[in-house]
Amino acid sequence: MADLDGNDDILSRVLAGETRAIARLMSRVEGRPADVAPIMAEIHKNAGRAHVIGLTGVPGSGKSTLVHAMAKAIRARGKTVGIVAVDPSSPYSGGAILGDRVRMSDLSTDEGVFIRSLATRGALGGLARAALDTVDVLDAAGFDVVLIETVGVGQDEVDIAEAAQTVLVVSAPGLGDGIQAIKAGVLEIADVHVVSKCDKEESSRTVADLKAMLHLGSTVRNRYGWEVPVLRTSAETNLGIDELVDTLEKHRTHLTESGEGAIRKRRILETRILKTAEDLLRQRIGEGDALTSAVESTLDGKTSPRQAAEELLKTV
Ligand SMILES: Nc1nc2c(ncn2[C@@H]2O[C@H](COP(=O)(O)OP(=O)(O)O)[C@@H](O)[C@H]2O)c(=O)[nH]1
Ligand SMILES: [Mg+2]
Repeated sequence: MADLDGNDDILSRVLAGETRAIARLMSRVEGRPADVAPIMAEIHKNAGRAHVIGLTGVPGSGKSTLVHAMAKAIRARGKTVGIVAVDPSSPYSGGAILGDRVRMSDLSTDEGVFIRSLATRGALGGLARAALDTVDVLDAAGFDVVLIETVGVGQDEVDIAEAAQTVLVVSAPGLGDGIQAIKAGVLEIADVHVVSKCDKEESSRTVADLKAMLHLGSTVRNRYGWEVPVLRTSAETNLGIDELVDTLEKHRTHLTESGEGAIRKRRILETRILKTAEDLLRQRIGEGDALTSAVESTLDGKTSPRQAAEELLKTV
């Protein structure tokens, strides 16, 4: 694996948790994943120890602020935290979140916290692929907990959150009527519900609305005996943050003890492999003239879209 970029030592440096090597590998895996495929294979072998937690919710629901508060609480328990923000509007800068209302201490000087923003749409080979590779890097680098923040609107973003071991859905008061425009499908992926900004008066209404909606939910997933809690937090007063971190730890124990963790791991890998195959297929088909000819022959009525697709598949 030795080459001019020093690939052979970047791996050992990442595994040793070296910040600069981690950042460099992340840039490379985002931009040119094929070049670092052998390194990423080693990274993946060394991943699997971190507790990976996905947070999703509509823009403005307080996810970034909550991530920051959680990171502080997790650090206070002596654990290290990696953060992946797949949200172009997440105001992270130099490791700190730029909260306007909520004043926050700076995590940027803390070696036990690593923050990475993936703001680029259309990262080569797909956003989900890039985000999950980034999570692997943090996991292999030894971070105890990895938090992934995604906006709960695009399918890609929801898929990313759902590829975590523990999924947290954040709702907030004051973002429109009732439980804001979040799809019922997104509510259903939660292992833990959080109503943020509970320093606000309207929050009791939000909690009640959310509980009513969850009660109405028809497709309850089999969670192997885990009851999905609705927790109240405020990053402003620190209300409920420690309870939330406790609950996340309990969920992790549940995953191990119930066997759900192993089942989920298989499902996550399945999605990941399929997504990567899809991305590779798009790249390979998109690279040649084969697609143009397939369009021509379909236009001419020589083939149907399906026949053309089957022909294309044979060429990749
Ligand atoms: N009152 C109050 N405001 C909050 C709280 N958490 C976040 N906010 C504010 O809500 C807005 C959106 O927060 P942000 O974390 O960026 O939301 P995101 O888009 O979901 O990541 C910002 O103006 C925050 O200052 C909270 O606990 N209480
Ligand atoms: Mg955000």
